[in-house]
Amino acid sequence: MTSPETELVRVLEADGRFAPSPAAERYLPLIEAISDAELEQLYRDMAVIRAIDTQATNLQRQGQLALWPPSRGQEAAQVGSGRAARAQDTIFPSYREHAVTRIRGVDPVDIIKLMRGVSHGGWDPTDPKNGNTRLYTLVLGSQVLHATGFAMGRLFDGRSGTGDLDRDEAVIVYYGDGASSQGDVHEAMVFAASYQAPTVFFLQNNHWAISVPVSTQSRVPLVQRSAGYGIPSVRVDGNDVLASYAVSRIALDEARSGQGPRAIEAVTYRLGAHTTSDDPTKYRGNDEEESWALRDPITRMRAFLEGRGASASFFDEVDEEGADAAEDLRARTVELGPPPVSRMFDHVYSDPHPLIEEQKAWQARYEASFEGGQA
Ligand SMILES: Cc1ncc(C[n+]2csc(CCOP(=O)(O)OP(=O)(O)O)c2C)c(N)n1
Ligand SMILES: [Mg+2]
Repeated sequence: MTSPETELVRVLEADGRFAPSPAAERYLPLIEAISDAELEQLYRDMAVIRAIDTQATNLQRQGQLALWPPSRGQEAAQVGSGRAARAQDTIFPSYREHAVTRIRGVDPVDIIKLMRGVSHGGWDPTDPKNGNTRLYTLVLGSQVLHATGFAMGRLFDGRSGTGDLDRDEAVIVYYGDGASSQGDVHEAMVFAASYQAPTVFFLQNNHWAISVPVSTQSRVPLVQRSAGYGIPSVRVDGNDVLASYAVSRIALDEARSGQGPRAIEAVTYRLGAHTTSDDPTKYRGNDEEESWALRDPITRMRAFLEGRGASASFFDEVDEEGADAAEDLRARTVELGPPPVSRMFDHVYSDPHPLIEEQKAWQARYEASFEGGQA
């Protein structure tokens, strides 16, 4: 089916050629205004997070982490949208947005802490160094409601839609093709549309919800779900970082300036396993994986930059930066000690609670009883 909502926005072909699709027309002025330095930054972001993601996957295989959800293959969708957000915007990730969180300033080791089981959340979303990045959430779709409620609050407080683009705020929320079937997502879209909340719904359609293919998830392109609620929605090639950047930039600017919510379906592919607990060979074939490997977002952008004359030394330098970041991640991961046992009591209630205090004291006495061989 072809409709304005289902035509794909793409500017880079899989081989890196600049060949905009008809639907990309309105984004071309924005894309042509991207500087050489910014183009290189987009490539750098993708390549460095790939190195970090590969290292984290290896660390899990070596018993250093309980779990890791790889972002391999989804770097263009994430980097394009992550770079499109402005400093004042708030990010609501799911659990695979390693590139987005890094762009916003979150230390990848903070994600490691969560996946190693030494932290309940990973980072402090209110600390300015984390760039208004809310915590990962594993409850599918819940963050989409949180994001919309937050966006409505921003609107009601006059922090969005005032016409001041340096100050006005938007919210971008990440979710997957599987999550798009959750009631929470649909309820969020109803509220966002009713209240014209400044929410950008960023759906990464990576074709799989663990072992369930997107073809089971929906009979129509997923972009039509948000469009059905009256939310202007675009479908973008999620392996084209320039297209992802442009559609996200415009959607965020429109949402921020009081035009209501926007939705993006980024069509991409999860090249790795769902998580390190999953074995994709049980439910999908090599042919499919190989056909998507040919559309790898990083090789595509590299070919584009090479065509524009980027030097070999630039790519060497990025490779080195990725290797250093991966090495640093490993070094700091293996140094992470266990959290104090007392921490399990700390966040049960926001204020001190006599019962919890009593249990904490009991637990401390019990631990102490092992010292000196008295137990
Ligand atoms: C409410 C809820 N139901 C089920 C699960 C188990 N679960 C975890 S990830 C996942 C698949 C999600 O697929 P998708 O939304 O496409 O995101 P992706 O993992 O592909 O990025 C499921 C069913 C969950 N975490 N939360
Ligand atoms: Mg998916």
